[in-house]
Amino acid sequence: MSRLDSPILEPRVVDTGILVAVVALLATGVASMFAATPATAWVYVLHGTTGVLFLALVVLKLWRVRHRVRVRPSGVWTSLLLAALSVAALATGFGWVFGLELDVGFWGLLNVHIAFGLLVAPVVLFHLRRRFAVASRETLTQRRTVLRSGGLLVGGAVAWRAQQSLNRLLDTAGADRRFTGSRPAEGDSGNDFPVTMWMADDPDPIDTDSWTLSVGGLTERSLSVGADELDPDSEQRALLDCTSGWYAERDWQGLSVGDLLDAVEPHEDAAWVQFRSVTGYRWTLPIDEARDALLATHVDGQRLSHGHGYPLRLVAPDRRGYQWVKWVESVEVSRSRDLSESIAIFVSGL
Ligand code: HEM
Ligand code: HEM
Ligand SMILES: Nc1nc2c(c(=O)[nH]1)N[C@H]1C(S)=C(S)[C@@H](COP(=O)(O)O)O[C@H]1N2
Ligand SMILES: [Mo]
Repeated sequence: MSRLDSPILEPRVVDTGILVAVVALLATGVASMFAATPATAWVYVLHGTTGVLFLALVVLKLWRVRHRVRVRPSGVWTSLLLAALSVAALATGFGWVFGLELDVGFWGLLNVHIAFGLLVAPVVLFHLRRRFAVASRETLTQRRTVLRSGGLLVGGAVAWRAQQSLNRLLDTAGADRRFTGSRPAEGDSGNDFPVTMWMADDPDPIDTDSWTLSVGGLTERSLSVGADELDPDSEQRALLDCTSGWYAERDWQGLSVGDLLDAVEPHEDAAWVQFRSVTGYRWTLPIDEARDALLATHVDGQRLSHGHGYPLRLVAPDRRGYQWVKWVESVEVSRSRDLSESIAIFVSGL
């Protein structure tokens, strides 16, 4: 390979770098779906920094292979598809950060970004099946390689930081993102914020004459509470942050889950608490975290609207929005975690 074709880093080093970057982007991207507290902000910093690095490496790579594409070696269509998906993931990622507005059906830009990002994974595997070649240990530890990749990494971090400042300076629609990347939702109090269903959930308004909340499982006794017995005696300010990229902070009023658990007395070996919706949608919290959660009947003093989960919705302050189960009808204590819930959130309501 001539000097000209590898202006900064050797081809094998570029490809190895791309491989590491893609793995890191997928890992931090998926991890971001679970990262809701400031202590996990590094997941987003790493994703953004790696994103900038990936951009630089992909530019070097595509420049290098531009002549190959023209002679169409076998497997080139996979490579071109991969290039298209990579560019699309980069464009939607940076577009989101700079406040670009784009809606594809009921999907916003961030969901489109996640879709492109996830699609990169299988296609890169197909590309690797024919093209897998990484730099030798010798090349990777060469002074030149170490200095230049180190420089690229630092450059990536600096560029990522500068980009966030530039965003604020230009006062784009992306400027007031939280560390999760979410922007403030339209609407400023009570029920006035977006109604979001993860996939297919769309129950009819709950008939409160037949609805009851049941609390039980691995407990001394169980409890059944009718809608007219719900006494909102607990309040919490908490921020709902949807992975589709919006957030809303509100005062929520309702039942303390800790009080409910005290009433049913969980057994010694109880470790998890599952909140289940009338639709089958459900999520589980470790019992200590569940104690601090709230089952809300009201938001900012207004009775919850149907769309927001009336008569009861989970408020889980340290969790992403999709875990705030709406239309809750059961609270169940158990010893082990129910893994089917991660499938249920996709198929409930179908
Ligand atoms: C995820 C981003 C990637 C994109 C967009 C990409 C794109 C391309 C394109 C367009 C070509 C030229 C057409 C062809 O030969 O089929 C190519 C070739 C190649 N790619 Fe990739 N690729 C990526 C990742 C990787 C990775 C992770 C590796 C290996 C670790 C790799 C190794 C190669 C090799 C060995 C070739 C043959 C050409 C050469 O040796 O210079 N690629 N790639
Ligand atoms: C190869 C795949 C991917 C690439 C190249 C990529 C690239 C990017 C880039 C360049 C940004 C802008 C970051 C910044 O400059 O601050 C970004 C943001 C983001 N990405 Fe990805 N990404 C990929 C996969 C994913 C996946 C799989 C997910 C989730 C499952 C994801 C979730 C996010 C989120 C939530 C943001 C917004 C963060 C913020 O606003 O600061 N990404 N991505
Ligand atoms: N039963 C049920 N609960 C659910 C959902 C759902 O689809 N079904 N969507 C979740 C998602 S993705 C989010 S972001 C929040 C949105 O709450 P909101 O519609 O009150 O804004 O509810 C969560 N709770
Ligand atoms: Mo969400």
